[in-house]
Amino acid sequence: MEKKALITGITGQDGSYLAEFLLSKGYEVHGIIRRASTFNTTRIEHIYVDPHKSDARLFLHYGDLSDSEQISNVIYNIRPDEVYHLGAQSHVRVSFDVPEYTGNITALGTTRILEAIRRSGNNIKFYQASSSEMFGASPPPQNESTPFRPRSPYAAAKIYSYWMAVNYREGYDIFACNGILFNHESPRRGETFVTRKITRAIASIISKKQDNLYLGNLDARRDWGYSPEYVMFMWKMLQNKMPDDFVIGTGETHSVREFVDESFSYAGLDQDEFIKIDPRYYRPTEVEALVADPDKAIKKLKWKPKVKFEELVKIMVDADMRAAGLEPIGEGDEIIKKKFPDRWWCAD
Ligand code: NAP
Ligand code: F7E
Repeated sequence: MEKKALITGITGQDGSYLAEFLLSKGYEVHGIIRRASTFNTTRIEHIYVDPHKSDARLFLHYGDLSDSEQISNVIYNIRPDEVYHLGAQSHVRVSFDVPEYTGNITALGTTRILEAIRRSGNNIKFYQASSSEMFGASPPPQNESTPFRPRSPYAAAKIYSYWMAVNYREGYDIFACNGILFNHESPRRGETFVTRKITRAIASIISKKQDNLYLGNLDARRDWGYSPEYVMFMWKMLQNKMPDDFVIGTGETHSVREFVDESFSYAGLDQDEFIKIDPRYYRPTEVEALVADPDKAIKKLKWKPKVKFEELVKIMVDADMRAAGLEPIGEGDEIIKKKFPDRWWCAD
C-alpha cells in the first residue's frame, strides 16, 4: 500500500520540494496550508491536481500551527505514516520584531503536532525541521554534540522544538528525528532571505527596475547548500532503523560579502555601483559564523552534498534572470543538468 505523508509548511521552499520528492517516491501527500487573502500556493501549483480526479495524490487542508484542534483533526483523519514538520515563522530578523508570535508558532506549534501524534495512538514517524541557528554563538565547526547558544527568538523557539522532539522520542517511543539543517537555498527561497534578495536584485538591476541593493551585515558567514538535495535527507532520516538527529550542511563557509562578489561578477555587474548598507537590516544579536561538520550524516545517511557555493550562486542567478524575462547566463542550468540528470523536481 502506498505510504501517506503529511507536510506542515508545504507552501514554503522546502515543503514544495519535499512534496515533489515524496510524490516521485509514490507517496500520497497531504499538506496543511493557511488561509491567506492572496494565493500562497504558487510553489506547489505545478503539482496540484484536482482532488476529484482519480490520479490525485496531493491533498491540501486548511490549518494553522496555532490551532491545536484542527491539527489534531487533520492528523487523526489522514492517519499519515510520516509527518514532516516544516511550518514555522522562519525569518530570524522578523523573530526579533514578533518574539511572542515566533514562540507560539515555531515552538508551541511543534508541541501541538507531537501531542496530536501521541493522542492519535497511531504509529507515525516525525521529522522536526531543526536549524543551525540553534548553535548561535558556539564557534564552528558545529556538529550534533555542539552546545546550543541561541542568538534570536527564532533560535530559542527551535531549541524548544528540538528538545520536545527528543522528549517525545524518549518518553513516548515516538520515531522522532531532528534534522539540524544549515542554510539551504534555491530559486524558490523566500525573497527576503539574503541570497534570494541578492539574486533577485541582480535581475532587477539588469532590467533597469532597481538602482541599488540595500543590505545589512556583509561579514556574517554561513554554510549554504541547495534545498532540493537537503529535503531528500529529511526522508532518509525517517527511513532509518532507529530515530536519530543529524547535522546536514556542506562543510564550507562563505560570507554574505562573498555571495555578493560571486553573484555580481557572474552577472557581469560592478557591485560597487549598486551595494549600499542599511543598518535596519542589522540584528540585535548576530550569528557570526556557521560551518557544518556533517560527518555523522556522511557516514550513516551516505550524505554528500553535490552543489557547492559557486554552483548554488549560478543556479540562483540564472533562475532569477529567467523569471525576470532575461536570457540566463546558462552555467547554472548546465550544473543542474549535469548533477541531477534524473531530477524529480519541476522547472522553477
Ligand atoms: P519557509 O519558506 O519560510 O516556509 C515556511 C512555511 O511555514 C510556509 O509554508 C508557511 O506558510 C508555513 N507557516 C508559517 N506560519 C505558519 C502557521 N502559523 N501555520 C501554518 N503554517 C505556517 O521556510 P523554509 O526555508 O522552507 O524552511 C522550512 C523549515 O525549515 C522551517 O521550519 C525553517 O525554520 C526550517 N529551516 C530552514 C532552513 C533554511 O535554510 N531554509 C534551515 C534550517 C531550518 P505560508 O506560505 O502561508 O507563509
Ligand atoms: O541571513 C545577513 C544576516 O536571513 C543570513 C533561515 O532559513 O537560515 C536562515 O536564517 C545572513 C545573516 O538567513 C541582509 O544578518 C545581511 O547573518 O538569509 P538570512 P539566516 O538568518 O541565516 C537558518 C539556518 C534558518 O533556520 C532560518 O529559518 O545574512 N544579511 N544583509 C541579511 N539578511 C537578510 N535577510 N537581509 C539582508 O538584507
